[in-house]
Amino acid sequence: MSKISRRKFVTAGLAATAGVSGLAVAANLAKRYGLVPPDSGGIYGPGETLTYAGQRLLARNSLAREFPRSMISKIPFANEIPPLNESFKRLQGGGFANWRLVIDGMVARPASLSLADLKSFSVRSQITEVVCEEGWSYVAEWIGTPLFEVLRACEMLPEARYVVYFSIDPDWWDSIDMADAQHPQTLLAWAMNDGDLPVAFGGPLRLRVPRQLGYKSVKFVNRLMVTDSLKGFVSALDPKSPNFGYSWYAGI
Ligand SMILES: Nc1nc2c(c(=O)[nH]1)N[C@H]1C(S)=C(S)[C@@H](COP(=O)(O)O)O[C@H]1N2
Ligand SMILES: [Mo]
Repeated sequence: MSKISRRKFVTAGLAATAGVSGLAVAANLAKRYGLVPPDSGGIYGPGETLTYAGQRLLARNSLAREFPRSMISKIPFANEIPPLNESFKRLQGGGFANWRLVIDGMVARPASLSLADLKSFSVRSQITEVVCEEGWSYVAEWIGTPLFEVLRACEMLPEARYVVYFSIDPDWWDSIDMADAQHPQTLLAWAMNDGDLPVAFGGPLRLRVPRQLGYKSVKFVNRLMVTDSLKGFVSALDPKSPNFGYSWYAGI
């Protein structure tokens, strides 16, 4: 299904179950409780709002499914990536010793962390599924640093509401709210299965957001920006983003 026809299909389904006027009522309620996603405008807006508000009210702290080791996919599927740029190749040539994750925006202590710095935080691993909107998925073990630990170390300001994350692959960036940014399963993953995170899977560092579809798990992450507003940073609304037209909130 094309992006547009898929979205029409989902919205039609929601409208049929909730009733179009019910959707509008739900959207107004969500607004009153501050549970409106940043892509709530336009004709699909009420559907997006209903999904997001429902998830945040009912399942804010729920966990993504974790799998037993025996379910790890033998041949995980790496989505095709564009050729990476010269600065990536230079970093790769140096074994990523000079790779840095920059954390800026609404934090009292901005930071620039090497992979070694990241590995000095507590380590968490999880066996979860990458689910692509195009219909394939695989299960892998992800090992890394919980995002909330890094955010805590940088002392987020109380007004912070979102984290925007950027990649060395310039088209790829996305954003999540604090419920996902502070969720225990949201990892800055630097290892996968039995070794370092391979470049094909986003190495040396990728954000794993297992409660949302694969496109939110951006590879080659090198900057986190903490913010109170997503103005200009909603991939779903940016024609230059590969995630343009998909839902900003892609809960699974
Ligand atoms: N930098 C970057 N991140 C990315 C992508 C990409 O092409 N570039 N593809 C996204 C999509 S659409 C999916 S489904 C997952 C796929 O993850 P995988 O390559 O480990 O299968 O990564 C996401 N993160
Ligand atoms: Mo995807």
